[in-house]
Amino acid sequence: MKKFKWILAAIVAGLAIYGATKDLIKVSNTDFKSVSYNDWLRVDGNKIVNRRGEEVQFTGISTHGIQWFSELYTKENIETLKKDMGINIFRIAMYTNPDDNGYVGNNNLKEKVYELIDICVGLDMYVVVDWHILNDNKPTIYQEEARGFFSELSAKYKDTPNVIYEICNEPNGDAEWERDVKGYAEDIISTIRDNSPKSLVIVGTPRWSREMVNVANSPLAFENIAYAIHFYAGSDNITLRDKIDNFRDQGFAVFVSECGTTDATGDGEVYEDAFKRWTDYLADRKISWINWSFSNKDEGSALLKPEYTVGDNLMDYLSESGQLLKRTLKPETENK
Ligand code: IDC
Repeated sequence: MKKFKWILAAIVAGLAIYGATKDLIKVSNTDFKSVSYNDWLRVDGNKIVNRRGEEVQFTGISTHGIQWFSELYTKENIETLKKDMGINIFRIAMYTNPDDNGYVGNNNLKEKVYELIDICVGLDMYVVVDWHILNDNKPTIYQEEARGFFSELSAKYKDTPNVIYEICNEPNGDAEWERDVKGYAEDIISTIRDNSPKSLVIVGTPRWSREMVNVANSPLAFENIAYAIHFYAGSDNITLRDKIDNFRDQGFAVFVSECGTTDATGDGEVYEDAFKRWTDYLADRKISWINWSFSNKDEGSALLKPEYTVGDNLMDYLSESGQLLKRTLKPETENK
């Protein structure tokens, strides 16, 4: 009988050790930036955390306007960006303005949005859907259209933790937080949350998503909200970083859903040192960021050289900005 107990104890211990190491092996094979590891993201104070409560940072790239560069945005290309470039989040910039052939008056753009979401889901990646207001400077201008779009989107993807909602890219011009953005945000967030209660929502802020003081004075009363702050390395510096620190110290979460290696025109020189100061700063604070943009347009911020044509390997056509992005996202392959 005694012997039997010992054998039993040995079996139990053996199983426990096997279980523990199996778990370790499993974790060591895990892609810590994947959706299957992180699941629904949550805002906890000024941090963004995964389902385990671990603080997370994601880094990736944004499309240019999908109405202009749609043919570039294929499964093969997005997969290459994940594997060879090191992105773990993808942003779909859907312009809204009819003058830009945006969603208002061109509703079939949503089919491209769904196609790209499904590609990102297949790649186990996060995907930000950006309602890209720009010359239509106040989100209230097309609020009804936004409500319709986000209602359909959030119903379709209500159980999909990959999808992150960015509800107004950059309010600008004379757009004011309380008067022109806050009420819009309340309306659209409620619409989304009616369908998808656990979703993460990014809210653009006035002055091209650089305004924080007025937001802090009158914040949104919803859970799981991050505020969009955008920077361009040649235009924004320590002054904006100090404002972000101050804003975060008051308990608000920030998501850099768009940033550029150039100045705010999106063209001209690539500011390598200034960009590095930004990405180091963001890494220290685990603030997620997404680069503008995945295109072959002849402009400084484009990922690719203009000579790229669909079917070519992206990695052979990286522009100066594209090379800087690769060094930043995948430094270990720098000299290979
Ligand atoms: C720029 C594009 C450029 C295009 C212009 C107007 O790079 O090719 O002609 O938009 O559509 C933003 C905007 C983003 C801008 C980018 C660079 O969100 O749409 O893209 N930028 O100017 N905010 C700050 C800079």
